[in-house]
Amino acid sequence: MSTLMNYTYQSFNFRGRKRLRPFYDLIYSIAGEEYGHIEVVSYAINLLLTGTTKRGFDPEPGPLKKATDARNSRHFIASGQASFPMDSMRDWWTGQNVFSSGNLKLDLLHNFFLECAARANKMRAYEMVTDPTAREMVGYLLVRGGVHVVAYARALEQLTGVAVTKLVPVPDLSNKAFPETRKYESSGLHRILYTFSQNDYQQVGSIFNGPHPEDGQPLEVIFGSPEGVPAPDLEEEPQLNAPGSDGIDPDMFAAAAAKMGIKF
Ligand code: MN3
Repeated sequence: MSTLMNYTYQSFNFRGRKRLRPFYDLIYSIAGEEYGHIEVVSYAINLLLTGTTKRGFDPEPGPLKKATDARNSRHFIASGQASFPMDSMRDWWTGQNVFSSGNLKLDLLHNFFLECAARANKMRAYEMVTDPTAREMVGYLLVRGGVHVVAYARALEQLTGVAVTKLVPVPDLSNKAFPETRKYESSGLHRILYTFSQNDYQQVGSIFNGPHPEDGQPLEVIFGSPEGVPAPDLEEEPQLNAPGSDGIDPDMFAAAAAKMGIKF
C-alpha cells in the first residue's frame, strides 16, 4: 500500500515534467506495478485463509472459535477471512504514510529507502512462514522489489552523480538465498522494468539502463505489462453464505447463461 500510494501521489503531484520527464516516467511506471503487487498480496492472503474454517452448522460447533485467541480477532469478525489494508497487528494503512515532498531528490531518496526497507521486511516475513503459497508470493515480490531498488538507485545516480548502485543489495542478502526467486531471476525478471503502457512513459530507458549491479546483466525496459495469470475464483465465504440459504439456484443461472451463449 505504501509503495503504491507514495508513487501514485508523487506522479500526480510531479512538477516540471518537461525537463524531468524520465523521472516522471519511472515513478509512474513503478506505481503501475505496485497496483499489481497489492493484488498479488491480497490473493495470497485469501488463498491462505481459504479452508481455515468450516461452515457454521453441525457437527462443527463454533467453527470460528479459534479466532477468539487470534492476535487480530477483529479480522475474523469483520471480514470473510480475507485481505484488508492493515498490518499484522491490525494497524490500518492510512494516507499519513504518503511522502510527496515536492523535491525530486528527496522523493527518490525516500523511495529507495522504502524499497530497501520493504525488502528487509519481506525476508523476515519469509522466515516466519513455511506455506508454499506464502513463500512463493514473497519470493516473487523480492525479485520485483529488487528491480525497484535498482531503478531508484539509478535515478539518484543520474540526478546527483552519487554511485548509489554500489549500495545494492540492501540488505546485503541476495535474492539467490531464497529458492523461490531463482526461476524468476533466470527468466530475467530481476532486470526488467515494465511501463504498463505501450505508448506512455517512453523516456524511462534513459534512466533504467546499464548493467545490473549484482550480476552485470543488462537492465531492460519493456513497454507494456508482464504476462498475467488468471485470478483465483474462491469458494463463497463460509459463515455468512451457506449454499442454498439465499434461495439462489446456481443451475438456474447456468441455464440462463447458456441460453445467452455465455460460457463459464
Ligand atoms: Mn516496489
